[in-house]
Amino acid sequence: MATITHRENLLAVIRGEMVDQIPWVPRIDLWHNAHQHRGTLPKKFEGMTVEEIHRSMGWALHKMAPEYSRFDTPEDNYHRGIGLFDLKEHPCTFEFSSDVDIRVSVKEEEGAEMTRIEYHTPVGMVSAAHGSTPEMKNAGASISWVKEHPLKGREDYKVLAHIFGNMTVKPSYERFNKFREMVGEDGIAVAQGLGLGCGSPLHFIQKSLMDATEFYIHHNDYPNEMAELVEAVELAYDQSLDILSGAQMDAVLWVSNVDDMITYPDLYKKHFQPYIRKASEVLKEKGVIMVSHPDGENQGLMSLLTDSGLDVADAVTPWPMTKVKIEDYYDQWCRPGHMTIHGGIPEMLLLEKSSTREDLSDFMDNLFKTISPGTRFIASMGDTTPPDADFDRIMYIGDRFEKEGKLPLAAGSYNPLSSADLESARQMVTPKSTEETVADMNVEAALAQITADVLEGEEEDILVHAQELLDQGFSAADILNKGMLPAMDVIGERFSDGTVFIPEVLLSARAMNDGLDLLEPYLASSNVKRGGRVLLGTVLGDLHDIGKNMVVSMMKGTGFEVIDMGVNVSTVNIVEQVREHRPDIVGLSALLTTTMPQMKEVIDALSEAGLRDDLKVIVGGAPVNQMFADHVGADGYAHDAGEAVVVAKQYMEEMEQHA
Ligand code: B12
Repeated sequence: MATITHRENLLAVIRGEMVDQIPWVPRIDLWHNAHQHRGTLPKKFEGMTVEEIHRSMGWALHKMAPEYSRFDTPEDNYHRGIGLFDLKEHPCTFEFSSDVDIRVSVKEEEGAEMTRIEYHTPVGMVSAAHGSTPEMKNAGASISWVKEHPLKGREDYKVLAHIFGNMTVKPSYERFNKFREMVGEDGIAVAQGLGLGCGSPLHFIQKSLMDATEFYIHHNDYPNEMAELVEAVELAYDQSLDILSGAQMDAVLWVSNVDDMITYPDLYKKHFQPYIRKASEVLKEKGVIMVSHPDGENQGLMSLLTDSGLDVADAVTPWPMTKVKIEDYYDQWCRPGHMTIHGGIPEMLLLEKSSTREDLSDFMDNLFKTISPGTRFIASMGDTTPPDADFDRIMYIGDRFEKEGKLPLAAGSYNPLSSADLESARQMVTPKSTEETVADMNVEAALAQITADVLEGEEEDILVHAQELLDQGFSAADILNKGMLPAMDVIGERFSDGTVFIPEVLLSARAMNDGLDLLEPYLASSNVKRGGRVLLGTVLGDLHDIGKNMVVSMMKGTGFEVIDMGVNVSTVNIVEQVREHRPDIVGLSALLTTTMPQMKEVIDALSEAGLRDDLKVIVGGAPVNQMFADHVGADGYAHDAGEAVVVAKQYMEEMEQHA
């Protein structure tokens, strides 16, 4: 009797067919990279590649996402700084127009090997830099870090538009076919279009060309420049679509790292979905499966993703790592036949420090109970296996799928998300202000107008209105305390409850900062105290900075003096900066379970240096919680930027009382 291959089996699951059992396809690349680098691979896997390990274990190959750090020659990775890769998973390659003069240098900078690249064009020059630090290698990171983005200011738009608008995208079918052959029948060789798995030209700009936080400000401030660049990138995207539709492939990864905070629903709907749908129409006509990689929070994106012509959601990471439960994902995506989940096991359940064996077994019990009949489900880790994962747990999960994953699974109970919950995450409720002047208003109305200016992020109006009030003899302290600060409290609450998203917070914080600059001389002369001094940074080995930047903005916006140490900050560096700046509060951010222990190291080092007693330490980041904060000896924890301000203010009050 002919046996069905892994590839045929996975394709059948994606078509929604009732196969024998739920396939278990773990992703171990990060874990493998780290252990290979450290020389700590388990004995039985020593000297083996990821593919060899999968094949020896009888697992299908996990080839959903490209391997960004496995290129044939260093040149294939040169243009990473402008979001372009030349990898085996790419059926297209690219060539710049002859008037673009490219200058590359590779050198060691602060222990990291950095590639600096300049693009000289007839309309100007842009530069970018990327590389890998030793800590990143040790943690197994599979993609290099962009230290300097090419799109820094308004003047860079036309240069990048020139580069992308005149670029030629060409087929590289031979290289891709070799990759397909390597995967063979052992899995699905998922192809990739241009760049980093971006769904649309605007997604490409957000994810590849600029600082993630700056994006929201530019998107608001420079709509025309942004539109011009979108048009240029779209020309390259259209060429790549043409080429992809001529390739021999089963599936393409079209949109990755969506998250309802960063790629919030309104942004996704207006600027991502139309192009994703277009790509889906073109490629589905050729029988290509559309794969997405929504590895973050998806509550607000659930129906938008199903409505985008996507077939597979890879790296789905449910509760307890994110808000949405596995049964809710299954109910909304798989049961009605919209999409196949590839993922579903939150990787924190693989870590002894984050969860018990019992937590994992409870999760598995619930999974089998609630995802009946179990079709359209390919089990894997949410994203990937962390280096410190307990390998026995991976074996345990595989064992349970083998024994209990026979299809159809018996019907169980499930508890779908209410439509009201979803709607509230989608709403953008900030009201629009009028263009009235405050000169003729009564006190309450005038201060309410100031509050509205901050809430709406009206940086120009706040300056006009605050100046009018100062001219009328209002005290700067009242404008600040009764007009501006209440707005930051409101925006913090709205962000916490999911009714506003990152751009609103950043724009409000900017209006607040501008207003504060205006009031500063008056506040100084009236002896009104500003908040304390806060030193904030993301710990060593961790490059996630969006959340940390939001805390920076909110803290600045509420009157704290903030020194931003950036990302990947070593313990030694933090101690030095504490010595130099003498902050009241040190804030540490970590998004990776592997970098969380750095927080303890920093706190211990501050104690050893005799600096700990003079300040408070607060910690945060998605995997951090109060229990962890207590465990590492932090003074406090905040689960979002709004709460961070509340906690910081509390500490300042306490410290003042004790002074
Ligand atoms: C965007 C993203 C990326 C981007 C980062 C872009 C950037 N400039 O930051 C990119 C694509 C580069 C990336 C890379 C990687 N990522 Co990533 N990433 C994410 C994602 C999808 C969203 C993170 C985010 O910005 N959220 C939005 C912000 C607003 O939320 P936040 O960071 O939680 O911050 C809020 C609070 O936590 C709090 N807060 C944050 N900091 C602080 C600090 C203080 C003092 C306080 C009080 C509060 C506070 O306030 C913030 C605002 O409210 C998460 C998924 C997730 N669920 O978190 C994965 C995730 C964090 N990434 C993950 C992984 C594995 C990686 C990689 C290792 C992937 C790889 N194969 O190489 C690399 C790591 C590189 C490195 N060495 O750091 C995993 C981590 C798993 C784990 N437990 O360790 C996650 C959870 C994805 C997953 N489902 O598994 N990632």
